[in-house]
Amino acid sequence: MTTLLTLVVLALVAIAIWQMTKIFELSQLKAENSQIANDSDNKTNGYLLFAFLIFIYGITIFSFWKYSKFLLPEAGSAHGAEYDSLMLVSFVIIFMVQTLTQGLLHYFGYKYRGVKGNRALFFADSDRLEFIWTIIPVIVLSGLILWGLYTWTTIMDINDDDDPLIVELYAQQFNWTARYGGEDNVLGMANVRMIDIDKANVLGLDESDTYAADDIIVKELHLPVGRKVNFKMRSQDVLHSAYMPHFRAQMNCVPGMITQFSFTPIYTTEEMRQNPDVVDKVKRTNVIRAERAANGEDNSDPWEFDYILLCNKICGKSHYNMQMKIIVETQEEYDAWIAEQKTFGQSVMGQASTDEFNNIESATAVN
Ligand SMILES: [Cu+2]
Repeated sequence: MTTLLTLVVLALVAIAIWQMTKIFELSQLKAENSQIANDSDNKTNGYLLFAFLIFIYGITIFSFWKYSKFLLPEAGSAHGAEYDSLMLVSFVIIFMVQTLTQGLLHYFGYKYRGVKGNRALFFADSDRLEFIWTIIPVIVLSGLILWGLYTWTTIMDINDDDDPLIVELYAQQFNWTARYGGEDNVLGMANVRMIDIDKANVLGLDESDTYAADDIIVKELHLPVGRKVNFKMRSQDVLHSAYMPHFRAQMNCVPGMITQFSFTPIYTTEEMRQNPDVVDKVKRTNVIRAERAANGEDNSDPWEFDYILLCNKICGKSHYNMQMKIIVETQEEYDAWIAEQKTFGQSVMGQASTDEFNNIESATAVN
C-alpha cells in the first residue's frame, strides 16, 4: 500500500512539473515559438532517452531483487529439472538480447538525433548485414525449439512400461475428484451419462464393468514417492486444466475426451517441507498470517506447505478455489492410506454410506 501511494505521489509530482513547464513556456512568448523541433529540443529528447533506459534497467534489477523469491521452489518431479533448465536458458537468452538491444536502441536514438543541416545517409540495403541478423536468430531459435521439442516428447512419453500407478483426475465446476484403479490398477469404464447422484455414482462409473468395482474414489490425492504416475484427465462440464506447479505439470481437461500426463514424484511432502526455499516461503507467509490473526482477520491460521492441484483455466466464478491437496509419501504410508479407502463396489454398488459425496454433488447440475 505504501509503495502504491509513493508511486501515486511520484506520478502527481511529475504531472505538476510538466504543467509548470508549460506555464513557464507560455510566459516566454517572446522567445522562439516554433512548432518545429530545434537542436536544443532534439538534445533534450536524446537525454530523455537515456533517462528512460536507466529507468528500464533499474526496474529490471529491482524486480529481480524484490520478486525472485516468488518463483517456484525446486521441482518435485523427475522431469522437472530439465524443464527448469530449458526455461532458465530461454530466459537468460531473452534477457541478454533485451538488455543489449534496448541499450543500442536508446544510444543510437541519441547519437543520430536531429541536428540542423545534417542529412541522413541514404542506405538501401546490405546483404551481409541482412544475413548476419537473420542467421543468428535462426540458429538460436532452432536450438531452443529442437531442445524444447525433445524435452516435450520425453515428458509426454506416456507408456505403461514401468508399471505406473494409474490415476484419474476428474474436473468439474468447481472441484476435483481422483480415482485409483484399485487392486488391478485398471480404471473401470466411466461416462458422464452414467452419473447417478441418488446412488452417489459421482463419476459415472459403469457398474457392469468388472474393472470398476475395486476403483477407489477420493477427494485428496496420495502418491507414493519414486513411482511413475499416469494421469487420465476427464471433465464433466467445461474446459479445465489440471495444474500441479511443484511437479511442473499441466494438462487441459476437455469434456468428451480423456487427456493424459505422466510424471514421477521424487520428493515426499515431508522432504519438500525441508527445502530451504519452501521453509523461507512458509516463514514469510506465516508472518503475514500472524499479522492477520492479530487483527482478527480470516485466513490467519499458520500455513504448512503442501503440494497442490489447481485449475488453470478460467472455468467460472469459483475457478480460483478449485483445488485439491496432493500428498506424496513413502510406499508404506501410501499402502496404509489406500487400504483404508472404500472401493466403488463397497460404497456405491453395495449401497453403503454415501454422505461424503452427496454434499459435494448435490449442488452440481449434471447434464
Ligand atoms: Cu476449472
